[in-house]
Amino acid sequence: MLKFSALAALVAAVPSYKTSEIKSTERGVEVPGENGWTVTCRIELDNPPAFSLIDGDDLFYTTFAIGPGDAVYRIKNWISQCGAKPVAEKLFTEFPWPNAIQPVPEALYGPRWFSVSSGFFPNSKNDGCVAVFNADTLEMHYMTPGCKHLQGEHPSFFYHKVEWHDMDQDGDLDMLTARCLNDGPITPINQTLLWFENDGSFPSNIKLWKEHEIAAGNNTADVFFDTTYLTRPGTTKEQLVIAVSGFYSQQLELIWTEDADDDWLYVSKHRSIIVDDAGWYFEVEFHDVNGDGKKEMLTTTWSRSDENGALYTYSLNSADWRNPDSWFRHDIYTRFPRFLNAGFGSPGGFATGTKKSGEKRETIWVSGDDDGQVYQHTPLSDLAQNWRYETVPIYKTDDDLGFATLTGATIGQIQAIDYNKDGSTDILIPNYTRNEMIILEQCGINCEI
Ligand SMILES: [Ca+2]
Ligand SMILES: [Ca+2]
Ligand SMILES: [Ca+2]
Ligand SMILES: [Ca+2]
Repeated sequence: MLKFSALAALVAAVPSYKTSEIKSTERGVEVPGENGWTVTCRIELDNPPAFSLIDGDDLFYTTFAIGPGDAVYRIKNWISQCGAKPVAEKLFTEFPWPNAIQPVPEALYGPRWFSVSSGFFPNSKNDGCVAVFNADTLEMHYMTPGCKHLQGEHPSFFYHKVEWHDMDQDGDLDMLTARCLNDGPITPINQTLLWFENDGSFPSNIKLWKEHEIAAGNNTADVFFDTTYLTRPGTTKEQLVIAVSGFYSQQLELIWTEDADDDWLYVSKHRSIIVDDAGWYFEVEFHDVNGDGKKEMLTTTWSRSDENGALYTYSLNSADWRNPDSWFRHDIYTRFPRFLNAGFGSPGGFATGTKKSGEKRETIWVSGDDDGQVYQHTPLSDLAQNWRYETVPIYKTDDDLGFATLTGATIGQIQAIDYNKDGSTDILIPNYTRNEMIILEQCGINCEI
């Protein structure tokens, strides 16, 4: 979740429009499931959850705010806490504005290691970092400068996620990430896609992993990105391809290297194209959206006061993915709501999966971010070439939210899971506004369960 809304009050105070013209709305009522869905589990928290990760029976989540309280938490046996207010273990408080928690490949440090990426633009939160920790021992190591640990002078970059790839082809996994230096929701001061070279041991205060900036032409990496392997045109070799969903740049960019061995040490061989410039890109994922065996780029763009947010899929209609004309955009939904308050936007990230096990084609669920809703986009046909979807809301934090809303309501990073293993997909919702982790289950047309 890219989270501007916590700054809403500050942004509203900027005299770009008169705050007196914004009517403060009464808080509406929650709609705990609709269009075939209902809330069946609610775990009350002391803090607003943003990102989460399920690890066996445990649930990790991050919480952040403008004020104090940033932390990484864990709830053990979390499913058994439905309907309760469990005492969450506070694992780490060192990270300002902690974002994604991700599993670290076992090839790195063995089992049960996770990464946390942190930081965002508010003044006291912008010295972010990436760290890894072991879930059993809670041993923790910083992977980058930042987070105010001792490592000398460095710019205050913030980080949202990492991926692990062997960038220099020496047989070990290196850490790929995007970072951004910024002091507001405006053009960044610096933004970089880069990788840290694995030297065989944990980085330390005096011996960090070597940084390698990726020097592709456009360099619009700021918050989210994703990676996949595509066949090098004219060969049978696969190579790493990075999709960057540029929020500030409003560009969807693809980045690769022309090096025949896919060795990213040679910066002169880095290349990129702009696939599209359809809005403030939020999340992006390489995913086989239509079930034809080929990956598309699934992405969202965040709304602004004069432009709606959108859910797009970009499919490849030629073997040469290096040509922007080879990518064809399918508009899944383009009417995510606008807000007068520039601190609010919609949608956020998404989750994919079949509604029931055995179905042919996947449904897409999208977090409405600051509109407090969860949306469901169901394909109207099993045919892969059909890109028409039906969109309905399946959850609302506040049924009264609208364009002039001053307070907003925020949904974090949702997940499609099957927590009770009954073959029906359930949606895990970190409800930032309600301080709750919520499970939404399918319940048939009438929702009588
Ligand atoms: Ca390597
Ligand atoms: Ca190495
Ligand atoms: Ca596909
Ligand atoms: Ca289920």
